[in-house]
Amino acid sequence: MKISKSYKTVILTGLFMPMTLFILGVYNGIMQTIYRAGVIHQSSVGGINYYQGLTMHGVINAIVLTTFFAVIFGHVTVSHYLKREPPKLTYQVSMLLMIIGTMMDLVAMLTGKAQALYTFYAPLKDSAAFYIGTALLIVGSWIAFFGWVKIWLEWRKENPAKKMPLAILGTFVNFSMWFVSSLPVAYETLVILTPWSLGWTTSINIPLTRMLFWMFGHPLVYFWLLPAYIAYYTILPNVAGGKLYSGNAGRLAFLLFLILSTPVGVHHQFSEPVFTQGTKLWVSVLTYGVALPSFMTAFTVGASLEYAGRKRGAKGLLGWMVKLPYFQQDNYLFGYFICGLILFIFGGVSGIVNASYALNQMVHNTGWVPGHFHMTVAGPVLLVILGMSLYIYTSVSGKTLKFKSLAVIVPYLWMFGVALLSHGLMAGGLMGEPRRTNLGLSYTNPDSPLFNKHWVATTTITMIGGMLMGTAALIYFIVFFTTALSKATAPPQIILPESEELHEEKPIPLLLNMKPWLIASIILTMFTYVPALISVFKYSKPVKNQFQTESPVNEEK
Ligand code: HAS
Repeated sequence: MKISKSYKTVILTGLFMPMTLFILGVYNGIMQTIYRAGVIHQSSVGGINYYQGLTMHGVINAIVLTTFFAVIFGHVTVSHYLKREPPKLTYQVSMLLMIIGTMMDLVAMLTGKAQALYTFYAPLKDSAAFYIGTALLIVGSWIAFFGWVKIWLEWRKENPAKKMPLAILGTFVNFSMWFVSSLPVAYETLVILTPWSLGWTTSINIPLTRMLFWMFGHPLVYFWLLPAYIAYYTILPNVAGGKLYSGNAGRLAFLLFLILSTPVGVHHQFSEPVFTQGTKLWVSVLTYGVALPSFMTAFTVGASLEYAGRKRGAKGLLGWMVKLPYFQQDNYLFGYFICGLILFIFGGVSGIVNASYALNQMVHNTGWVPGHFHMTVAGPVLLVILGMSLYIYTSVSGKTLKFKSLAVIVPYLWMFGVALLSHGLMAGGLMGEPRRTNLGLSYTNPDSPLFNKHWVATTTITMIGGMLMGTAALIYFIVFFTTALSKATAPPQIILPESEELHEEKPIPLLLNMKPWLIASIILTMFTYVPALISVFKYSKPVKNQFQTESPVNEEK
């Protein structure tokens, strides 16, 4: 599809700007592994302290890059399938708010005014600029969604007999869930944290801010994941050389995410004393439930890959795995997608470990948790972002991909890096190695009385993994920025590979209508959060807050 100049500018800016910030995100990630391995015994390097760096790493990589990509991928998906652009006002205002919000966050983090990590609940306090900036980033992404709804309604009127394309369903499920779940965090940041940060209020209910954050924080991880799932269902079968095994299974998986993503946030708070055992048991069961759409995805996408491998002449039970197009320069997307899927097998299994209340008590707040989430968010999520950013940038700008042979090896190198990093973190975590701790100041410093020799090997493996990831990222930046700064060679266009479905499946009305699922989602969310809120108000109250970042002790007398 041909594309207007202003739409092209918004799409390219929405890819280029966060990718530039990602350099800072990656740098701070590598620094984390160096601090933890005890290579340096300092609280800061180059004017950036440990927590400032960790905050930048999390906010840039997990909030900024992912939100920008979800919006840009949404623009491209919606325009590709509906063959039209959203209203200019919506995509321009959306991008403007997202950029302003990100800049406010960036300045706050760089000047050390925001170091409360990417999970920015109390008692740690950020500057008001950070809270308002984050709210603007989120509101900007809503406005893009409103534009898509408008063109979808137009398309619907013109094509009453056609099914909603699977990629559009995935995008709308994702942004509906995002809209509903970001209301609590908008309330938290704007109504509770900003006035508190500005000194207008002196007391704060800490468990309430934590609960409101996680009401958003868990759906947030599926907001990262669903663009990758849309790509796995609708693009991967095509680039693998096959067909999608079942479109209805894909629809059901997306709709299950709509109902199950939000009510499970309390599983990040199994150790929170204010919630009752009943709430924790309910949330544990729902968390096993939210793994179901991913198990279904493993089956459907796996079957689609098997079909592709057999079409390429594979024989035997597992021969299809060997026949897939792993290293083809003109089909580089495949490598990014498959490496993400392989990592996600282990990321998913470790998530199911976390979901068990009893096992969670062993791994909570240890290195195990970042081990788990690097195989999810730095696995399928980031690898699809990297691969698709190259794809979208080249087609929308009309530029040719540079250094194709390098682009092909990036995902494999990255995958090995993540595997090592996560292995080190998880093995250390099982031996009690804490997360979010500058271990180099104590536990991995041989001169410290707290030195623990058991964590030397695990943190060293983590650091080697981090270095490999850093090398892969560096190669990627060379490819991305050389391509972005080159001259256009073709007319700009929006185009995505589309996967055909293997079977002509019967339309199932329940899978074509989001309304009942939205209602079920609200009911399930109330089942979790009405009792959770009652507990918060029963067992906690606002306290005067004198916490300092250096100490977890409330100094209020
Ligand atoms: Fe999680 C903590 C439970 C999925 C991210 N998670 C986190 C945190 C993050 C995160 C960032 O129950 C830390 C937050 C913080 O800072 O404190 N998580 C789960 C469960 C799942 C899960 C049950 N998490 C994710 C995804 C994330 C993510 C996805 C990001 C994108 N997680 C938890 C819990 C905690 C938690 C607790 C709290 C821990 C604590 O105590 O703090 C499930 O959704 C996972 C289901 C996934 C699967 C895998 C399916 C496999 C597929 C690949 C198939 C491969 C093929 C290729 C087909 C069942 C689809 C084959 C071809 C070949 C050639 C081999």
